[in-house]
Amino acid sequence: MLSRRTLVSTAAALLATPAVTGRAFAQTVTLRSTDIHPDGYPTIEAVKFMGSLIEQRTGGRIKINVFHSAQLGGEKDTIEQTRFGVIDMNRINMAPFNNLIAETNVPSLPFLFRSVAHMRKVMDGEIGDGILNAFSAHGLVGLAFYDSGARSFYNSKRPIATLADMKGMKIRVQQSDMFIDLVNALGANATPMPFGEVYTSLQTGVIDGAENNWPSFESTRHFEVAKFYSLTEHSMSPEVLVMSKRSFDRLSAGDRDIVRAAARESVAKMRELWEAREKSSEATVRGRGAQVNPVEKQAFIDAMRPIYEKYVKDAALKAMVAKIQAVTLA
Ligand code: BDP
Repeated sequence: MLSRRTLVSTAAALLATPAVTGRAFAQTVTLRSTDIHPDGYPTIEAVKFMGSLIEQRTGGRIKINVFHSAQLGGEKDTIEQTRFGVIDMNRINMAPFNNLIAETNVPSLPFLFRSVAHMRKVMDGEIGDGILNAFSAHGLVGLAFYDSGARSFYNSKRPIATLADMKGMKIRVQQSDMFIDLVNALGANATPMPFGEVYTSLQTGVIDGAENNWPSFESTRHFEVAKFYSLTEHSMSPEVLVMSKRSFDRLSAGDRDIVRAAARESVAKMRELWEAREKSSEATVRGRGAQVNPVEKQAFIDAMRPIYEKYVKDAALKAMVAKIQAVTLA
């Protein structure tokens, strides 16, 4: 064992050598980031890319370790752990935040965005920044939004072509009151459930269907047990990247800027990967027997009035929705 004297003199020697000091005493931090998707999914690769930018820019002092495939838990559970700093970062959908943070209901609203370009313009601009800021009152730092395409219904029973086809269907939703109400308003029966339980529940008939974008429909292999994919495209609820405020506050001001910038820069990377994955996932599921059909959307849109009335109540949220609807594309 080293004597106290040796330790003190070694430390003093290191301190006296400026070239070494920075490296020897700078703490190395590995941020733990969670995601329920499997390795290779665009959200995972985007956070890894962000990690590589941070690693380069901090000379290796800060790294990100991405725990994929729900290794750290389902989305609802990891929210709490992220708020308390047990998990440093979380790539997660907006929906599991809906009950906690009123503002997050807005971009999850049914039939709000007219197109991907509309969604991106809103989320990349000051409305998106306002929503990211809303996380700070809940122990979180909102870093960036990622694309999530459009969510459509799929089930094991029949194609959904009209609103009447939804009647009585048991549909899994994310753990969000707004999604429960949305599905019930369409005449179906909503069952909130973690993502990881959906395959078995479809297989055993606990539920008839669920709703998601092409990449998740494909990566989970839900198409094997629910082959009717109906293009309702009812929500474009984006993904969000958040950091624990406790972890964020432990970083120096300079490192916080590096983290924020790298998160923003990872958005373009994610979108590039996402666009390719949407196409390849669609081709894969079609090739493996999924039956895809168009939907008479207007009746679905009309049935959503109560959702807007219930979740867009206060003046600030009403103004936000009006602003989003008024956004035009050049
Ligand atoms: C996927 C989202 C993921 C959600 C999942 C779900 O990327 O964050 O948890 O849907 O439906 O599209 O639970």
